[in-house]
Amino acid sequence: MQLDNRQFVIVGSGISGYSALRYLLAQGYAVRVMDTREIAPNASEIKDLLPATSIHFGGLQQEWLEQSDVIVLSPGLSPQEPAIAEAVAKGVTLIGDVELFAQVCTKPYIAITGSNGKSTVTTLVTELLHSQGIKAYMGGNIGTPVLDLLQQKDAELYVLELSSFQLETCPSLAPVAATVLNISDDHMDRHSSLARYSEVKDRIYHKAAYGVYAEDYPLQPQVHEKQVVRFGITQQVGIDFSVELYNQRRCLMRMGEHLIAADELTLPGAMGELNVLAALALVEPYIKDKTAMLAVLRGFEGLPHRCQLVAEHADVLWVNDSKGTNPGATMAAIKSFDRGMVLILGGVHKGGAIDDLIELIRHRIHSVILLGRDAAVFAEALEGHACYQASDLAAAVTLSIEHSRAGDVVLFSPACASFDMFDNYQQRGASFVQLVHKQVVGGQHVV
Ligand code: UMA
Ligand code: ADP
Repeated sequence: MQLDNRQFVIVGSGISGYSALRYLLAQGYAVRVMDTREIAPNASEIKDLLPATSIHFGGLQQEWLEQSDVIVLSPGLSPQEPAIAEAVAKGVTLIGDVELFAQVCTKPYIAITGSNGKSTVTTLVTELLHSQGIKAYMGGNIGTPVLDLLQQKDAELYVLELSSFQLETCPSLAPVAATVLNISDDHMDRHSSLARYSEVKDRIYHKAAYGVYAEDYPLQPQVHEKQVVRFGITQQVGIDFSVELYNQRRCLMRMGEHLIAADELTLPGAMGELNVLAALALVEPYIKDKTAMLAVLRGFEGLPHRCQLVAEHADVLWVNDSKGTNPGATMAAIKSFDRGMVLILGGVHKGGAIDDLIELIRHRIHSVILLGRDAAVFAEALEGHACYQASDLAAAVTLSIEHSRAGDVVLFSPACASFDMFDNYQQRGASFVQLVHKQVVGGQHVV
């Protein structure tokens, strides 16, 4: 699809919808906006930009959808939404804000997706590029909507974090380098199956010039058209970015060339190594100053709420992994610590299998503290294992104090979304940090 004098309707007035509105108005297009919410986000700003006759809140306006040429759909709403699907069936084009970006962006961009680790790798890639003096800006699912990035006139490169929702509606996406970091069950309440979810994630590679693949990722037929680089830590032969023993030390390597020792990284465990390998593979063509690159790798502590060390008290580590919102993330977090463990688990389960997580818990965790709406799902699966029910997060911290022993880690990695008790994972993580400071350390020994 090429942009011309078409009528656009934006569905969803959140961060990406509002950004798309500003972009399309600046280009002079006719635009309408709708949102299913009565109290829609950015309502007053949108009322300043558009006449009341072009705004509809509190539902989807079928007629507007069908009268339009192009629907710009927010990632939070599914293309399977009946009103949207009906308009598409009648010939209306459906895109997202990332598609608009891909159609007009003249600068190169790197694209990153995966079930877990996206924000960490996106941030690390951006920092690595900055260390090489490259003016790189990151956006997408990580916060800044992609069309806002176009305002950075000095940008030399963009780094995009893309969710499966965004990848559903951007057929023109053509990154210089792309990766699917990993695939595990997530958003099964929106995608009908793991196969369908994987197929959507795979689209990030379709027009990419350079594909960075996890070692166990199945290659699709079109892959011969691009340069392929593999990363992984299982010490298989032929992996480009790997972890190997080098001078008796576990090291990150590039085809036999030593890059950095694993114990020099601040990011914890196997998932830290994987994220660093993926980031290095993505930026390889841009690295000229190895010393500056190494300084970033040594200093990168990761992001708040992702396996973030909150406190060490009485030989117990307290770790906030509130962003562990699916079983795959929580499994990776558990595997990152080689210590006895209390796990605080629960919230809104997003569907999908929990069997592997349950098996890992049975092997690795001596006490599980359950909380939130779907605590019963985990309690049932963990029958016979030491589980303790908490009425709220404060009670979960109290129970963790009771059940932790010297040498343990208390890991708050809920494997669930936060919406039952908190606005978002950030608020949930901040509450945990505050409670640990108050209940555990009393303001001392805080990391
Ligand atoms: N919604 C309605 N009615 C509407 C439109 C949306 O109820 O008419 C609901 C959605 O179901 C959703 C919420 O509103 O629960 C937000 O959806 P949205 O499409 O308005 O979202 P934006 O504010 O535009 O934010 C989106 C991304 N949100 C989602 O994909 C849900 C943000 O990712 C992203 O940072 C932003 O665009 C800028 O690109 C957030 C996210 O939660 C961090 N992403 C999911 C994740 O990481 O798991 C995919
Ligand atoms: P995303 O943006 O994909 O949600 P984040 O970087 O924000 O990813 O990390 C979210 C959670 O995923 C972290 O809290 C951590 O538990 C887990 N995680 C991070 N990296 C990985 C990885 N490579 N594999 C599996 N889980 C990971």
